[in-house]
Amino acid sequence: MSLPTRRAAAFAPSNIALTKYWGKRDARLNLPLAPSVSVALAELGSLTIVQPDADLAEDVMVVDDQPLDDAGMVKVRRVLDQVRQRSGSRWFAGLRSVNTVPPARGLASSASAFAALATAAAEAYGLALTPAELSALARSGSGSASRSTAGGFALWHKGERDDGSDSFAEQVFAPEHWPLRVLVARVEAGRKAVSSTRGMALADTSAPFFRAWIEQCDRDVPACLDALAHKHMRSLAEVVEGNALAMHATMLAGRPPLVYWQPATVGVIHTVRQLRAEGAECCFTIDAGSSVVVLVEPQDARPVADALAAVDGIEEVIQTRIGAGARLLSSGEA
Ligand code: 2P0
Repeated sequence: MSLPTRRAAAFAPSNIALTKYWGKRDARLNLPLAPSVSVALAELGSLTIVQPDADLAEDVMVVDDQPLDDAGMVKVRRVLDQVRQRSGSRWFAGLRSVNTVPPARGLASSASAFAALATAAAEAYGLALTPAELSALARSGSGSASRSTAGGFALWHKGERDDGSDSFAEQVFAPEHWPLRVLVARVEAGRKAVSSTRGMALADTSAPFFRAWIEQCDRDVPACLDALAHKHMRSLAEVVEGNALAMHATMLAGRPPLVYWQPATVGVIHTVRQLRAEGAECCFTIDAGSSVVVLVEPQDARPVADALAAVDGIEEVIQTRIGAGARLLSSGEA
């Protein structure tokens, strides 16, 4: 059997959920309690290089020029161990990753990081995976990464099987289907936020209406897909904003409560609702953080971005588009 000697590089985009993943049926495999829908962000993401190396005694990873911490390495090994098991290789790997996503600002860098890692590692170890298998591999590192491999408008099927093989994301509409602009209104959190992994476990075990939240997600996903199919912003706004606010309600109702919002977060919520009342085609969503992401029709992007930038406490407004999924950048003999 030939041993792998390939070095592979991949880029994967970050993604923003339109209906959220907030609750797991299996914490080890990152299997969700509900399906979710997302959009990929064009150039905000992670670039990762994987180099299998016969001389390494363990996997080594550097992220943004810093060695990855132990908690991160546990998740990285979870992905690499599966790749090694399937490829038959015992070689460890050296990994280097660069993020173009501002870390810990409510924009998930773990989604792009694990999607890029899975894509590059599968190539480096010579695995030919289907898109569904690649998505499920990325999911095992971080749940939301399953949606970043798919790109565009993606649907993550929650799946039924215990091994997670039917819990993967696929692209349901290409980015060109509805070329919305994505505005990220960055709000400084002021302190390190509670991780999504811990936050969703806390909500699951202590928020009184957590089961109702999961049932809401099951209803919101088809409604969201329908709004996307018809490119109907008013319908999309109802589902997307309602879903994000309901997720935050589970955080606020947990013990201890999680309040990710800052005053500027609430300021943007009101601004977007006001802009829509005045005719702008836009809607907002918020992840487990204080920043707000706004989807807007191209013709309204400039005035909406200007209005967001004028909200007290907004650090900056990052403008991007909906982009493709994970892709290989290069691969070759070491
Ligand atoms: C989402 N989030 O659907 C939701 C909304 C945050 C809020 O997916 O534990 O970092 O690694 O599977 O993927 C963030 O959760 O959590 C996330 P793990 P992940 O985008």
